Amino acid sequence: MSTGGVTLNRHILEEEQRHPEATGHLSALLVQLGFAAKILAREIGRAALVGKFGLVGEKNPTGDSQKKLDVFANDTVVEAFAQTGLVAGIVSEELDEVKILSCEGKARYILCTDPLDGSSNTDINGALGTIFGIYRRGTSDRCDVQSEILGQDAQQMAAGYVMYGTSTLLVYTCGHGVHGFTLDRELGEFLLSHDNIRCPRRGRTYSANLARAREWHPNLQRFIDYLTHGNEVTKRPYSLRYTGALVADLHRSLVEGGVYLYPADGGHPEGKLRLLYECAPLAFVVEHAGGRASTGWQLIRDVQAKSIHQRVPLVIGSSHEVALCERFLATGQP
Ligand code: AHM
Ligand code: MG
Repeated sequence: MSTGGVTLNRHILEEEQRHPEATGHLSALLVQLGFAAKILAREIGRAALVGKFGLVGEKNPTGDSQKKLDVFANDTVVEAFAQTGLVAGIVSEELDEVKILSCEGKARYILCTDPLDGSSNTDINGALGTIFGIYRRGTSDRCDVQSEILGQDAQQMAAGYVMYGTSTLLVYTCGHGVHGFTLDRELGEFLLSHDNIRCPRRGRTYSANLARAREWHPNLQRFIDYLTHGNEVTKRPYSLRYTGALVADLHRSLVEGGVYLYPADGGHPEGKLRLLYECAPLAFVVEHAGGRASTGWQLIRDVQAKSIHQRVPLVIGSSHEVALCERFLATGQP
C-alpha cells in the first residue's frame, strides 16, 4: 500500500486547499496530533527502560486504574493542543471534567480524546492507541464547552486514531476519505501508507470479550453462535481476534473487514466504551470508509451524549456484520 513520500503534513495541507474558505486552523490541529503521536510512539517504545510501566495508584474519572503511560499520554496530548490557542476545551478519558484551555475568539474547536486506548496492554508490549475527535464549536461567544459538546451545537469535523503496534500508524479523516500514515522513525515523519482506506463490506473475523457473553442479551449470544457455526456459502465460521485494544481490533476490521463489539453486560449495564472519545470518533472514521457503527439498536452518530463520560454499547466494522448484529438483536435471527 506504500504511496511513496507524501508526508502527513503535506497531505493535511492538500486537504485544506480543497476548501477555499478554510482558515488553516483544523490543519494546525491535525499537525499537532501528529506531533503528539511521535512523542507517544517514542515514549511507549522505551517505557520499560525509563520507569513508565505500572500504575500511578489512582483511578481515572471513569473508575479505571490509571497507568503511568495514561497520565503521560494525557499530558502530551493536552500540551500539544493547548499550545495552538485554537482549542476551547478538551474532553479526555483521563480528566474528570472538561479542561478549558481558551475562550478567545480563535479557539473554535473542542477535542475529545482517549489519549491511551488499551491501557491493559501497556506492560506486556501489546498494541495501544490514541483516539481523537475534533469538533467545531457553534457560533455562540459564551464559553460553555460542556454544554456545546453535549448539545447539538458542536459539529464533528475530523477524527482518527493512532495505533502503536509493530509500527506506529496514524489514521485520520476530515470527511473526504480515510487515510493512514506510517511513522518512519529515522525520518521522524508520518508517510502516507494507506491511501483512501475502504472498509470491506464483510469480513471473516469478530472481536469481543467472550468472558462476558453469558451476561449479554440472549440475541447477541445467538449472533455469536451464528458467526461461529460453519457454513461454506456464508464463509462461516468467523475467527476470533481480540487484542484488548479497541484501536487495534477496529483497525483490523477497517482494513480487512469484520466486526468488533462491546455490548452491555453485568459489569457494564450501559456498555464499557465511552461515547464522546472512543465510539463517536471511530464511528466517524468507519462510516467515512464505508463501514457502520451502532449501539446494536441505534447508529452511534445519532446518540445524543448526556454526560461527557457517557458509556454506550458498541458494534462497529463492516456494514454487513454490523447490520447482521442489529437484525439479531431485533429478531434473534439473521
Ligand atoms: P481503556 O480506554 O481504559 O483502555 O478501555 C477501553 C478498552 C478497549 O480498548 C478494549 O477493547 C476494551 O477496553 C477491553 O476491555 P476488556 O478487558 O473488558 O475486554
Ligand atoms: Mg479506550
